[in-house]
Amino acid sequence: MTQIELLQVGAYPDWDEARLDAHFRVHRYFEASDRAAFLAGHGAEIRAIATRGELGADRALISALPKLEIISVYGVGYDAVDLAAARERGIRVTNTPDVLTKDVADLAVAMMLAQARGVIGAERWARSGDWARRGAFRLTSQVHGKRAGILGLGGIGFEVARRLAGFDMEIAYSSRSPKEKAAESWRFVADPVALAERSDFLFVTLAASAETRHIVGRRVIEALGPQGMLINVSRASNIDETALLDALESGALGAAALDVFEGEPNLDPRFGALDNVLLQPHHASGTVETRKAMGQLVFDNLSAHFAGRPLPTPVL
Ligand code: 8YV
Repeated sequence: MTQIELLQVGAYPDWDEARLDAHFRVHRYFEASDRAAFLAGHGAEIRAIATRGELGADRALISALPKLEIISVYGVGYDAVDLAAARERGIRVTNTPDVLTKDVADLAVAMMLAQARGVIGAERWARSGDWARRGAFRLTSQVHGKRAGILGLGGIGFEVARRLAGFDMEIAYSSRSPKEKAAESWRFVADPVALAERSDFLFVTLAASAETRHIVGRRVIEALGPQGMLINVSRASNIDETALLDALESGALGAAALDVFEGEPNLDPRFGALDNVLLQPHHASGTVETRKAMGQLVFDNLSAHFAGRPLPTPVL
């Protein structure tokens, strides 16, 4: 399949780029200085897109590629792919589920621990000499035994909950309906506001869609309250970011730990001025092992498609 033309929407680790280069004629869209000119010149030949979860492929891009057959997403979330536009043209869409679930759960728990126990500030305290100069670091907040709310008990939410059980936390979750896989002691709370009210830590682990946009709005944030912490490892669109910033600034919400942002990688400058928020660069799946498995799946889906074999992880 050497001459199949592939549009690569964002960068991948070298090993993935090398594998794609060995099997496709790869066009690095993200390196093009004039993307419109690039599409006008090469769009007609492109048969595959390789993209990333947060970059997706919108209707305008899909429309500019008349021979497009498949969009392979490096990520579990495909909310940035215009599925309606793909469906209209019978374009296949794949993602990389399962392989990243446990890494994302690990980072969500790490963010909770780091933020509650002040790990970043304490590290700075020790490193800068403040410890010797100014004495002991401020007291922090206990984690074990507290109440956790999981908004969205899919694979990632489930793995977060399982980990929190090891911290003797009281676990509740919201999802469309009670889940059979939930442990007996995990309480189902349908309403996100009610879930936030009974939580010290609220984890947002929902797959994003138009329906879940701003599901964490002012009411949920205020219900979590001045002692509460919001942890988001899903998509920024699940949270009303302006309401979140307002609440962090006013103290209506105690703290947040966020891996995803509106307009990322450019962050709202209001975040930079806050000391009650922990910021991560959309890196929850960012381990060598998981990224290798994701890249392999991106490739396996593309190669299965062009060999006429069933797709390993189809979305559409
Ligand atoms: C990104 C993600 O794809 O899985 C998802 O939906 O957003 C991430 O894993 C990853 O950061 C690569 O860009």
